[in-house]
Amino acid sequence: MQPFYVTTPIFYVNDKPHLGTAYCTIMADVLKRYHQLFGEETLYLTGTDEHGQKVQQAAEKRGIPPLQHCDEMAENFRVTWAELDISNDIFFRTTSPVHAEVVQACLQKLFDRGEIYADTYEGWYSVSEEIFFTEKELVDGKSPSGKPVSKIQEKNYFFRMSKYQQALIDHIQAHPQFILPDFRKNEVLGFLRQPLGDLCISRPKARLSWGIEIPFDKDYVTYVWFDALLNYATAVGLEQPERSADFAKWWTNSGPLHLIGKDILTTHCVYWTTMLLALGLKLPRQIFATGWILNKDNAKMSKSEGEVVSPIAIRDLFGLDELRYFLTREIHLGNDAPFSVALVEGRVNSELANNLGNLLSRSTNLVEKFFGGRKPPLMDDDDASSALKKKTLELPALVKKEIESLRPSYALEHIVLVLTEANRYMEDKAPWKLAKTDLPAAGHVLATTLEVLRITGALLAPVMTKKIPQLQARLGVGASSWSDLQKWPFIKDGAAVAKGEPLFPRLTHSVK
Ligand code: ME8
Repeated sequence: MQPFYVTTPIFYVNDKPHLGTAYCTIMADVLKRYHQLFGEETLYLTGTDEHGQKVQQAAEKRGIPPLQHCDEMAENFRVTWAELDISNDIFFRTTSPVHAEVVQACLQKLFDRGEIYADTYEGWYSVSEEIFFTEKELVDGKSPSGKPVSKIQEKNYFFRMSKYQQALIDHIQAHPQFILPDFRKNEVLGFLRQPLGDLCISRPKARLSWGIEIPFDKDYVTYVWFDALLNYATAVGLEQPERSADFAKWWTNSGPLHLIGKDILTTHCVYWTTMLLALGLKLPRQIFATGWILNKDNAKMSKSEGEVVSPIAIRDLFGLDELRYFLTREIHLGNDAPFSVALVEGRVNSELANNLGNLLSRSTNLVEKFFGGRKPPLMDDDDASSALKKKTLELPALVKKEIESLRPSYALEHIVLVLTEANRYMEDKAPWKLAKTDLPAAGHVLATTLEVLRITGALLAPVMTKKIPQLQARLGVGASSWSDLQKWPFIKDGAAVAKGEPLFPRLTHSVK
């Protein structure tokens, strides 16, 4: 079985994490945990992007050395991700000494092979995006995304990106799943229809000192994107001979799924891929661009533009599982999505409180009332029970397929539909009435809904890391292995089943 390696962008440390950056991080976590449930070996990389002008300016503004600023900010990210139950295996910082060595080794290699050359550059530079633009690319005197630019002329080093244009187009066309969603792939192919220039990969120290020194010219530091993108490979052992087995396993034989925001599509799909081609390294397994979480004005929620929602404040308001569920379920991965208290509450109340929570409360209460809190045995299936059983047993394969296609919202939708059916089944069978005339038949209904809860619960565990273990404890089971999800029944007859407080109390903030 191929191991699963997932990455998030490494975040600039010019400010604290916010809901937009947490979104990508939570989605990568959900995907990793699903692949773990499928029985795969997994690796999850996230971290911080600590060089470049933005960070230098942020440190200057605070009047402290850049590394001290980075240490504090990286810690903010680390703590926030822990609070959101992010299970990253590596937290990578681009200021780590090994990374500087790897970046320098790659630069030297490319320079020695003539893939990097010196030239004098004249063009327009956007500080906030750290990208050069040609006159032609400007829109109304600003960068294509509307950021201010200033004119610059200087000697710099250039990577022969243009040389790899056709090889990149060929790779994208030969691997239809390489860039997703499809409309993003088309955007990249559209971009590649224009002649591709070479990439400026240096910055003179006179203008920017906070970066990795260019090994063949000490007056320059490395362009922050050239440094940052390499994190994905440094973290798994690139240019570290003692880690060659790691690198073979995670890079050469598997390859990363890069989950990124749509605003960094070009840097990943064009800069990074051509860098890898020039270095003779394998291209990533997949690059998937997510949309944006929008603020109340329907604009991108962004730390540099003020309107920021703290993921910790949101977690405190709704609960962590509720937040993770909302983000996974509400947003079709790849699309933009608005965020509001009312939207979270609508989802949570209809699908967690009323659907999943209701089925758990009813099932466990009735088992307590009529069977002394012990799981009753299954009897022969009638049509309704066997239909529900069949749907439930089909669910794991459906969920797996959706997750592998990077459609987690659809995976959850399948689960919700089965839970809705199970609630309908409970309503139709009315075991609270049936118990008075045919106790074993009522027991059968409850044993059936407990198995539905076990399987749907296990399939929701990658999303809801706190409450699903509680649900499993109430059903008298632990975490499931993938093969347990094909067993029916699995919960032992007579096992202790516990009723308890509602697992998902109804949320009412928006109506206050
Ligand atoms: O771009 N909704 O870092 P960054 C969804 N350091 N995603 C959002 C978002 C929002 N409102 N706001 C930001 C960088 N993001 C580089 C990456 S990778 C080698 C280097 C996403 O901190 C954004 O789209 O500015 C981007 O993918 C990520 O957060 C990091 O943003």
